[in-house]
Amino acid sequence: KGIYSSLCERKNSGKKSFAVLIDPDKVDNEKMHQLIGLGKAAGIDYFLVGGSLVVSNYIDECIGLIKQHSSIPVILFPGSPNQVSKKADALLYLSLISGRNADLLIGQHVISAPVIKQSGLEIMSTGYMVIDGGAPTTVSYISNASPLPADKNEIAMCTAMAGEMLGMKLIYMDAGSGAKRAITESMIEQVSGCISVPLIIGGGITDPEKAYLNCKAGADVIVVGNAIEKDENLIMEISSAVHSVPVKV
Ligand code: 1GP
Repeated sequence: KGIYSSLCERKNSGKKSFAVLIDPDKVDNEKMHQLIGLGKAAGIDYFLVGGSLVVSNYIDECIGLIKQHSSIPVILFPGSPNQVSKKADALLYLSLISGRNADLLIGQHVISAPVIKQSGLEIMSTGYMVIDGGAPTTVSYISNASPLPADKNEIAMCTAMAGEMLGMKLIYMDAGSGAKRAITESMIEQVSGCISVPLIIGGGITDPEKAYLNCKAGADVIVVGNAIEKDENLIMEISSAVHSVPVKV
């Protein structure tokens, strides 16, 4: 069964998902073994692999380790077309719809289309919205595009609706890795209320309470990277929080 259909199934049954983000620049084999072990024990739903700036060539090996030692699905979260590994299960085909940088809306996609198509990966078109996280993050610098203002819920709603109507299968709202301020629950609630595709939320989530509140507000998938790099025990705590959100009937 495909990753996208499992995401939709989970959304439709009100189940929330937790994805641990791995930045291949910040891990080695030893760290990966530890994260895979914790991920399995905590029952995480996905590993996301990638980042706005990946300089190492550790992606293939890192995904290979996950595949060898677990059955946790791996979704690529590529900052650029060279971060594609055939070893993953699926790829977030990101278009930066919050920005006005044509290269990240469509230019990079045109250049990488043949390689992506040949990869055999499950491609999930994703409307990627960078929300102002209170401090310059790597994504806001590298994308050379203004983030969406954190208090402009109506712009976020219109952007997400446009993304869905353009055919995007997922919406990912991201305050950027290590953001000072995570996305507000009010923005999550309003955006989730006006789209029907799964909503991924990440950036600056550092504790289980925030993850829980984000899910209650309407997030379908919670992504955490930075906080886990600092304290890997959070994998267990955040996973329990996300999976304890009551299923709406
Ligand atoms: C960043 O959404 C992800 O693109 C995760 O952010 O590293 O702050 O958890 P953090």
